[in-house]
Amino acid sequence: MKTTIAAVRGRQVWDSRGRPTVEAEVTLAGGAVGRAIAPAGASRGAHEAIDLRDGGERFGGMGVGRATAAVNGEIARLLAGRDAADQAGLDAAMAEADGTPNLARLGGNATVAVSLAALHAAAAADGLPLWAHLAQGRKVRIPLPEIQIFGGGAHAGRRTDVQDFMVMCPRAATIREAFEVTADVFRAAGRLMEETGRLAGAADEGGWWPVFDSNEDALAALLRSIEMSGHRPGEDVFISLDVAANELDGGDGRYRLGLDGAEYGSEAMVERVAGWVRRYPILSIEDPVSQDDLAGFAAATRQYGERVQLIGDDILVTNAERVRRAADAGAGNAVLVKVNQAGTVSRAKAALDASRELGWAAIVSARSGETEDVSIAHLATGWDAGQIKVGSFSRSERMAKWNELLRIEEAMGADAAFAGPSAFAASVAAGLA
Ligand code: 2PG
Ligand code: MG
Repeated sequence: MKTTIAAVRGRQVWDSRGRPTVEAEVTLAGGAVGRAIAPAGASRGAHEAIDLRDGGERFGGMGVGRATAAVNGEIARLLAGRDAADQAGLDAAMAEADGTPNLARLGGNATVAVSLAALHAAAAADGLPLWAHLAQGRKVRIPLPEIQIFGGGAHAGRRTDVQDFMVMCPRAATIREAFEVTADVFRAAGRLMEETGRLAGAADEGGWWPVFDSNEDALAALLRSIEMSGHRPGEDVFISLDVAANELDGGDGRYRLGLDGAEYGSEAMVERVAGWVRRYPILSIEDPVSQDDLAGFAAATRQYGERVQLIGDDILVTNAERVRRAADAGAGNAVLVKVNQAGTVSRAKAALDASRELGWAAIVSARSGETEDVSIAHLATGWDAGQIKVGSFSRSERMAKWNELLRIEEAMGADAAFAGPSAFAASVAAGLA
């Protein structure tokens, strides 16, 4: 069979933070080859698949020698002779061989690279671009992007407590237009930083380094940047925040906002974010509370989930079971889908399918540690997820994904439909109508 796996190879390559990461290459009997690189998070949830690192002195403990060896040894032997077109079978075999619930033994970074490489190989054997291989002839939408302007939190030395200050252009006609508007805002934000003597470089995902006196100061600067760009805040351009509140919770259920000199319990934290929602054109909020604060997430959803997208990242960790549990608790209306958080393509897809059954939105997301790998542009499109998050509008590990989406849009030709407001859960979409 031409999709029979002939060889699996792993190698160490380097990510956007200059840290080692795992690349996998899957070669099929018919000659098709697929390749993928594992990304890496900095603000990680405790319930994610394990990113296996060597520890010790070398590379600051970030070596991937064990994970790469797992690809070249155990995983290569396990998958040789299997059908790359049977993604579920491959992923289940790796999970079973691993034997832990979070892929701690082989490494989620090893399994995700192999899982994605096998998917690429199957698409290549099909003679199709990955997005089309996944779409299987169904009509799929070009995803709506959320794009970072200021990067804070764990990605910028905790200069702000809120991690991602992003923009969304749901009313753009095409992704091309959304990028053009975003480029204007990004440039205006740079100018504003320069004019106010705050220009201090770029954060991990390419956003402007946040030199602000308070978290709200950053929000005000983002609003000002949108105005300066000549586009209309709350009309053409909306704000999206990833609070990444997991990083603010010391483990005692108390949220510490260092920049604001404030400390809150869950209720007060939800109220703090509610204040921002009242004062700024905010359309989407990710992780307003920490990974086990389901009650807080539900309270946020009751207070502003009708009109605002509420995304679970660290709290849901791309896990279908956790998505259903959150929905049962009335917590959230959107899931962030990070393939490496799940550890395999199949598990990530299951989380996306669960969200779809619930009428939730889904955002396929990159990690703060990225590479030239553009798989997520294809997953977000081919799975018809509706939304994508890649980081900022600078640095090539980010731009590679945006540019790939432009190529996909062009390849779709007249069939290219931009998700726009349809990317959101129904009540949020209705607010944009
Ligand atoms: C997030 C991601 C991307 P990290 O929190 O959503 O911004 O960050 O990859 O560090 O978890
Ligand atoms: Mg997040």
